[in-house]
Amino acid sequence: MEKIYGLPMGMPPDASAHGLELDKLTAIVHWFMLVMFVGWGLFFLYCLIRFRRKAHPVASYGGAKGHFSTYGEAGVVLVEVILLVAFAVPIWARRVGAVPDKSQAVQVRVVAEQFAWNVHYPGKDGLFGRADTKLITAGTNPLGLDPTDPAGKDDITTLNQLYLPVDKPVLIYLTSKDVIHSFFLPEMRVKQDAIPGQVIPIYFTATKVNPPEAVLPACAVKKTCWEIACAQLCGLTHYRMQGYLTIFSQADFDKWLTDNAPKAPAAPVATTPAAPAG
Ligand SMILES: [Cu+2]
Repeated sequence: MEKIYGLPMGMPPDASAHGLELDKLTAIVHWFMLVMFVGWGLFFLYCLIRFRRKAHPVASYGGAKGHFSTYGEAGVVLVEVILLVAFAVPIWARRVGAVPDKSQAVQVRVVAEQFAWNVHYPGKDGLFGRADTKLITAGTNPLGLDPTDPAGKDDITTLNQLYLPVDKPVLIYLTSKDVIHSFFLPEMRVKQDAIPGQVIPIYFTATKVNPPEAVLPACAVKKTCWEIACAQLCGLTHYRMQGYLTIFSQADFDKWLTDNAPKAPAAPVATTPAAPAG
């Protein structure tokens, strides 16, 4: 198991550019909690012995006079302030400030619904086709795409399958059709609520392609895939709201885009009108 600052974290593998920083913060917090657990545990044992009934048959309603607990609590507050100001806030500021340039990023729309992930790629032209909730039909047009919009002609949609390239910023526009879901990519260290009526941008860069044990379809049987999980209890079949994340090399991703681009409609076959009889 991979150790961070000497702690076996037991987390899914990290395959994102910003993940190590978050994992380090988690490890620091765990060390701090361990110190607190041992410290307060010892204090508890001390109190059990020091204030045992045999030595103090009559309760003292005045309470302890020393300042030990005040210093202890002040120490905990100090460490927490350091954690927040020196680590958590700067990491968060770097994360929210690092919005990738649209022209350099792979842009994808993800629309959550009970109980699936709809994924929408803009296709070759880089433009998302118009989507309208009034056009949504279950099964055939889950994203409500407007078939008359030319920008949507080359768009690619998938269900529960997210394909992305490695080493390239990804910009996902996340929303939901019905209730609040939470888009969770454990290997990317990304988790964000999907909220109906809001489009929330999230961004990250994958640094590894799927290892052999996380390649579909075999990984689905062995349950070792890189998943899209819903991290918000969103209804009765929430447990089934599972998708798959595949990180391709740039060449494989380009090939996937080409292979899955909608085929141009076949040219209408010219028919010669039958010559009028006589
Ligand atoms: Cu959900």
